[in-house]
Amino acid sequence: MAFELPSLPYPADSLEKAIDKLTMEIHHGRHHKAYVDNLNAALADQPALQTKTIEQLLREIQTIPEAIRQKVINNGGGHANHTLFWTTMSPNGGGEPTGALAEAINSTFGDFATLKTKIKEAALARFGSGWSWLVLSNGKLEITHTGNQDSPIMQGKTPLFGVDVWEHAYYLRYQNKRADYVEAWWNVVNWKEIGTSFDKAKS
Ligand code: MN3
Repeated sequence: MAFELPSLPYPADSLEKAIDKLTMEIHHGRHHKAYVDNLNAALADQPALQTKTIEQLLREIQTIPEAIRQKVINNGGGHANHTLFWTTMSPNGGGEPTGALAEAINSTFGDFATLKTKIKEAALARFGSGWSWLVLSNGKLEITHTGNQDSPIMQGKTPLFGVDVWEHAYYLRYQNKRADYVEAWWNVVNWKEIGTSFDKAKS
């Protein structure tokens, strides 16, 4: 099949500073797997689309046949969003951004603390399921939020990281306390990976 579930880049129990093992297992092994399976099913009769990357499919979403477009938005978005989510967390994460990304954060938002506040505000402003994002939009850092599995790539933006605020991402440990989950998420954020993708996107 065209798309495959990527392996978690660390053991499921290694992000306990923010997310419990069972949540990680269900989130990756069932939720993300379902997006991949459903995306492949939607593209089963579309050999030309199967050769594209997930980023291409989302960037060109308006060219996808209308009969399957919403399935690609939901499941292709789900696949892209979660693939990014796993790599932007690390058992050795936390701390503060460095290098060019840190400079851009300071010049755009004032300081790192303000970035964190704005990501939390976006997370809490999202009613129901969705994502709070740091993206590059026309080369500039921007904080935004999207509903369901809508990807910022569909809006021509480059997501640097997103905090998944679907209840499946946090409910077992945090129940309705989304703000506590977002606060804890900074303990596992992988600034090294995010800084590298920022440098690549800017070059
Ligand atoms: Mn999720």
